[in-house]
Amino acid sequence: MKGWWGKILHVDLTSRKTREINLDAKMYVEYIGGRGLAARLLWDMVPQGTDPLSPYNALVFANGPLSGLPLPSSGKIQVACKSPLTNGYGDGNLGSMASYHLKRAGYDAVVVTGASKNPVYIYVENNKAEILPAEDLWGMNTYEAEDAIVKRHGKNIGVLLIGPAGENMVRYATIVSQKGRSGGRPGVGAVMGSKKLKALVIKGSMEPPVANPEELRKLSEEAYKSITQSDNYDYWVRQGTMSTIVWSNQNSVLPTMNFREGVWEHYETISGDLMEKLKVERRGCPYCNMQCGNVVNDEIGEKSELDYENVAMLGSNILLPDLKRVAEINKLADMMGVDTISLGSTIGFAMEASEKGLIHERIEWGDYRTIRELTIDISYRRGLGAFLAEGVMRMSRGLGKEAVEFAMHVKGLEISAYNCHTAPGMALAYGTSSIGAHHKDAWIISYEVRTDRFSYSSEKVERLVFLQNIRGGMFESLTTCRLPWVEVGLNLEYYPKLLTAVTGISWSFDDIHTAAQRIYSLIRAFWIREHAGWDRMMDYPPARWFKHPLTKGPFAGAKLDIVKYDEMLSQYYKLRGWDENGIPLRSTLEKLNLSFTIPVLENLVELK
Ligand code: PTT
Ligand code: SF4
Repeated sequence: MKGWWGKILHVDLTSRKTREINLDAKMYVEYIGGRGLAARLLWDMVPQGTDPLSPYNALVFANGPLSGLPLPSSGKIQVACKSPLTNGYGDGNLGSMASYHLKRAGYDAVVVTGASKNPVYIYVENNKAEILPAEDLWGMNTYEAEDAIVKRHGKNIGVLLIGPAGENMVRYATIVSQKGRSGGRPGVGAVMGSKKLKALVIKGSMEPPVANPEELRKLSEEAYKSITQSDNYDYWVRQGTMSTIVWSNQNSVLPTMNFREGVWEHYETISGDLMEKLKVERRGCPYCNMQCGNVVNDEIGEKSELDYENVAMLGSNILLPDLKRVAEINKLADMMGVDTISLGSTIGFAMEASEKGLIHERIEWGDYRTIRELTIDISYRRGLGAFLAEGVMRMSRGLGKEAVEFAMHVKGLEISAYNCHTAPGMALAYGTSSIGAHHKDAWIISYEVRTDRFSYSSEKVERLVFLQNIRGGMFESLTTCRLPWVEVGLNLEYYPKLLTAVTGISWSFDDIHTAAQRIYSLIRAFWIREHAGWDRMMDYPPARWFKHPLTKGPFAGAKLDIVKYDEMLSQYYKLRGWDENGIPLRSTLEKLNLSFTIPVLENLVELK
């Protein structure tokens, strides 16, 4: 078999045993790799009803067939587990040399189960693995710990690690790499912490399994060239995702005051144009020729790498009008290993709860010192920080019905940085994303704003399913960065061609769409298996967008229509082959070779 190693490494931290598991070719063809492979491994290896922070949860680090190979923006790796934030399927994607090294170390994925009594890290090198003590690393932030690991093992390694937030099992702790790449929003870092696993360190030097290296070289050369020749290339490398601040404000979707509004009069204080003036460096992921990691000096003169989501959630959403200060909080979040989106959302929620007198503590909008203190207290679960470390869904439940309406999450995952009062398609994207409210599966908002933005049309729902299958299905499973396609228009046709060159199996878009449909239905089955009493309400965005209209900007007075949202949701279910409650039909499961889920689901819900 080419394209995959055909085996994964399983490390059990309770027994301290490691073993190789061989997987058959069918598994790879059906699930591709990355997210698809992780979803299948979690279904098989995590017992139903497992507490995500218990030793029974599994933590998956997975490459896809294209990850870490010499082709555009391929240096990405998936991290996945049952999420402690949502109790459902959770994953994230980060750019790291770990992807390059795993591709050369002989495994398609590393799966960690059990839990160690004392802090450890796992060291993998060319088909061998060791569990090593990490008492000295425990307690260090991600920058310090990565430096210490590099000192020990040299620079030629890939490191994925957690900071204090992961160690203290903050429900939205992430996994960090290379001082500024962070992934696993739904608390994948907390699961790593629950296993007392500080880091996964990988060194690989074997020849990666590629069916047709000459064809791969030719296609990659063309694709790299096409990226630099794109009209948007220069602007992209100047601003990266930061150009979205101005775009979002212009289009009334910039999250402002805990998603109350879509415009902010101070948006220029956090804009991409300002970032360009402060920029001191550009960084990126391995094999990328359109690097978007914009580094500025923060409030205290240290380097911080900015992206749109970080800046919107820690800027406009909590009314902090100063890019250098936002940059400092962002850098702190990377050092602590905590997700910036959920951080900005939980702080925004606490500010609103304080304003409404629902909590005793006074937390003023935009109060920099308090925001800074809270970021640290959350990471160490100290004082009020311990409450915020639980995420907005759990915080709101204790505060009553009013608070539930402004708790900005779907299925427990805090919403990423797009206000949807005037974007029904994006609201549906959040409602139906595989991990809770994240934009990665379908960024339909740019299409929506360009076309018929207020419509709840069936065309929009079709577009949404297409985007989910490409972004959440194909890119997350290949696993490579999607931005060459999204931002500089790299032709999508390259991907089946690259996949064919690497695996030696002929792939069409139809094959990729079928695999994506399978992955979405399997992930849905996982959610249903882990949530008793599943119904369509799980796919609703927060009440705020239906009940509390915008009060500012060109669309003041606008809000979502719940009846029309419901119609879109029903159509979405039909396109996926799911019933009126969002449960896959028996015939869908059979058609997609997911019959193994039927006996489990039959015991929980009525399968139609
Ligand atoms: C991603 C989410 C995003 S999406 C951002 S900014 W974005 C936030 N980044 C954080 C950060 O930084 N530090 C931190 N402590 N928390 C953070 N939380 C937020 O996490 C990222 C880029 C970006 S920047 C985006 S859109 C694209 N995302 C991709 C994706 O999801 N899949 C894919 N195949 N390609 C992608 N390319 C782009 O990657 P999560 P990264 Mg990220 C510092 O992890 O959990 O998926 O959440 O990985 O290497 O930092 O690259 O405007
Ligand atoms: Fe990484 Fe940005 Fe390049 Fe994507 S475009 S691979 S996120 S540097």
